[in-house]
Amino acid sequence: MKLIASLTSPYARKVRVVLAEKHIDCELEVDIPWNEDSHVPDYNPLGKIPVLLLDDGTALYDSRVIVEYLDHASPVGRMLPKESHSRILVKRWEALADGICDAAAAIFIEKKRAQTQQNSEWIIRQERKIFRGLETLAKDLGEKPWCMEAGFTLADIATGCALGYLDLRFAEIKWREAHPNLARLSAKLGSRVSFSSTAPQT
Ligand SMILES: N[C@@H](CCC(=O)N[C@@H](CS)C(=O)NCC(=O)O)C(=O)O
Repeated sequence: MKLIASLTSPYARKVRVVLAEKHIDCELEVDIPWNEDSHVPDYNPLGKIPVLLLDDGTALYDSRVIVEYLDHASPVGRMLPKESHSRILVKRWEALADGICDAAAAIFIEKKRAQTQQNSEWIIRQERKIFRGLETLAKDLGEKPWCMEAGFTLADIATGCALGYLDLRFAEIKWREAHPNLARLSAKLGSRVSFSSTAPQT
């Protein structure tokens, strides 16, 4: 099994954290999808990472499909609850956390364009998604130790990866001050080897 990923992608980090939490050995191939010589489109027609290459040659994407596959592949440390209502709630956390990353990545890419070509209204629209998303994450977390009552799940992993991505690309967003409960969650996640060993590298 081989994971094709970059070392900054929050979606790939989510997969890498799940691999570490579940003690699944997996080769890592670093491939930057923005590079001209990237092989990512050979495996994923959308040209996006992460891609998980299975031993039989099947290419799995995107990150939500991959983490679900991995959760089934090993019973160690279940990341998705079996019970359907809890499972859907975890997947909603993941959708929101990934959506914050989508908006942040979109701004990051837009800001790479020449300033005269940047669409400020569109950037503001993406920023609003981030701020509303953070508010909802914080409201849903409340004073619980983990996102879900039952304990550590994929919801915490997805949230931690999204917050880590904001730190990487938008250090000016002071989410820790606005949402101390998310700061507590992030610090707790950062003390896990799965998170410290996958911290974004530029
Ligand atoms: N929904 C996808 C998002 C993946 C994604 O957008 N990855 C970015 C890297 S962080 C990418 O490969 N972008 C290249 C492109 O959009 O062409 C997932 O969860 O895997």
